Amino acid sequence: MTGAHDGDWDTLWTHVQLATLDGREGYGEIPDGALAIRAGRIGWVGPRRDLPAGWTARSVEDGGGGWLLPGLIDCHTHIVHAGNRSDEFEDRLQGVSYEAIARRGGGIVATVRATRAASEDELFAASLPRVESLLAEGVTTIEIKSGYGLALDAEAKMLRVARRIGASLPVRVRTTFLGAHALPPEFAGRPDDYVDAVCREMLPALAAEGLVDAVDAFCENIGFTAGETERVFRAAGALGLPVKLHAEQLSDQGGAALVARHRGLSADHLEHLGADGIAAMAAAGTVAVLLPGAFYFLRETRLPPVQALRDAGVPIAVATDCNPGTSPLASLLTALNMACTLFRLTPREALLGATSNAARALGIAGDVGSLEPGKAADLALWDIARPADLACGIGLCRCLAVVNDGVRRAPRIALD
Ligand code: DI6
Ligand code: FE
Repeated sequence: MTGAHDGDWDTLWTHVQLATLDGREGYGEIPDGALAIRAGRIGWVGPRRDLPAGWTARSVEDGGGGWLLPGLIDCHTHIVHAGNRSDEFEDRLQGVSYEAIARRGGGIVATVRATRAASEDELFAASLPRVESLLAEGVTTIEIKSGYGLALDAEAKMLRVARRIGASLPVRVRTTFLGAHALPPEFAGRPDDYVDAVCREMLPALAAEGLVDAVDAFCENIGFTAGETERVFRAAGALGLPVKLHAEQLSDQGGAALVARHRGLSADHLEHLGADGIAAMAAAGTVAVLLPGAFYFLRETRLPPVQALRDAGVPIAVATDCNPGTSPLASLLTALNMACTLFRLTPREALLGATSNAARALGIAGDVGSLEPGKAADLALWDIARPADLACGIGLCRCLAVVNDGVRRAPRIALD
């Protein structure tokens, strides 16, 4: 496990136990490990006793016997948004359904009103505490979706705020254009016209501004049909952008098979996924992103077909889905616990789901997600006894240090 520049490093981490999460058996544990960093990348990983003779490093970090893991990756969030929907929470606790709230003009559209009304600075300020909460848990990469603007200017504002988060905080941000999230009120009764606007006006303009890393849609009976989703995917394909999909959350629309046909990065939610969708995802290598926060918060009862996904060899990721309506959750570790408790993932599957498989769901598996030479040095050091502790408790694991691109993050994050 040696890199190109053996023995000539910027930083060497020692006195650590490593969990490489590189897909080998278990967590890829290396009990008395060492990890070297050069130019922001991992230069060497292995047992300390195997360090090449005569190594030099400008600095040596003592991990105090803690566990060093790849930085966590939250591969599905709607973390940039304004407004408040706890009134809907109160209504749902009185028995009003999520669909009924959406149909009466609440739900996603309520957040659209608040997000449109917010200035870029207000939107950034509203999103910051949520992002900071993820970062405190060793998260080093976040995917951020648009989809609460639903018009060119407001979608651009959301995506600029997402980019600004990546520029001003120690976190890698991948942006996803989710213009086909809901039908905005001004297009009521005219879904075709709105999908036209998404495909012909919004997506090309946002892509030209460099604001879009991937394209998503909400394929659902309260969202967009498979036919409408396919038009969005074709527009993405024409621009060379990868696709992903909110699929089979509340009903089976054939979305997973559709996104797999477009060689999609991921199909997300999947409680209503059937055998055809699983086979298509397996054939295409599309990642299944499970979002137990939404399942929990909506008090769903239908479980995603985890065993069938395993049997088919579909890679599984886990994310927060952080959003104000169905998953007001800014804790990836809590999502890992829910994935185990509610969906019966093993802690190993949950951790792979927030590291290497999450990287795959974002199309950046060559770059992040495991401790392997050549990958970015995005690391989190934990005060835990075993890697499974990260998925076992809620609020119990202390993150001791985080490294982004080889740079150790200050204990208290200061904005530029
Ligand atoms: N992700 C979504 O985009 C929708 N549900 C989900 O899990 C709706 C989010 C919202 O209600 O704002
Ligand atoms: Fe979502």
